[in-house]
Amino acid sequence: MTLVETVAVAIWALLPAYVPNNAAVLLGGGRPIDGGRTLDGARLLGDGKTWRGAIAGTLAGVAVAALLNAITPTVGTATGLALPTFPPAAALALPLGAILGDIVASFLKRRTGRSRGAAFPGLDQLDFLVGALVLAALAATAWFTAIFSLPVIAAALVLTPLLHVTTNVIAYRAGLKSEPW
Ligand code: CTP
Ligand code: MG
Ligand code: K
Repeated sequence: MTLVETVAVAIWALLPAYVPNNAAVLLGGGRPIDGGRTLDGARLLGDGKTWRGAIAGTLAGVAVAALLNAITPTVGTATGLALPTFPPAAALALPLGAILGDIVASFLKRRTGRSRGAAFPGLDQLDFLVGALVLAALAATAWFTAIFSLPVIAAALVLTPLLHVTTNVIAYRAGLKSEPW
């Protein structure tokens, strides 16, 4: 695979994992997942992780996977790129894993004394990627190993933080997010 193909496959295969957390910012709110519970004096997850955000975010990612499945033949032919499609297990595992990764990160932030919205550089940019990759590897193993070669994973690890920082600065400037991370 050329570098362009590697980057294109990485971004295409991860779009269903990139959308959920942004959709949660737009659509989230309401009852927190932890129900207000605390552990050692700090919230288990905090008010930033809500049921509505988690469910709407996951569904948005599944919808993106379905959309990509529908347009893959057209885009593949037009660009000459061998772009992946998403079997149902991958279409669910990528968004759900992204949402769960973000939730695990909030759990770790609360355990390390960081309040809601505090930055945790590194974790903030990669939590959802690691969550999506791990769940996809577990739930759609054959698909995962066929698509995510080592170069594709390397491209994902480099590109995802860049895309994440850019998206969040835009969302912050647009008044959609309270912090630019
Ligand atoms: N959000 C949500 N449900 C989720 C994830 C996000 O409702 N599962 C919404 C919340 O309104 C949240 C906002 O999206 O405040 C921004 O998400 P994020 O930056 O992940 O949460 P933070 O508020 O920064 O909280 P934390 O410190 O726990 O990451
Ligand atoms: Mg935040
Ligand atoms: K986050």
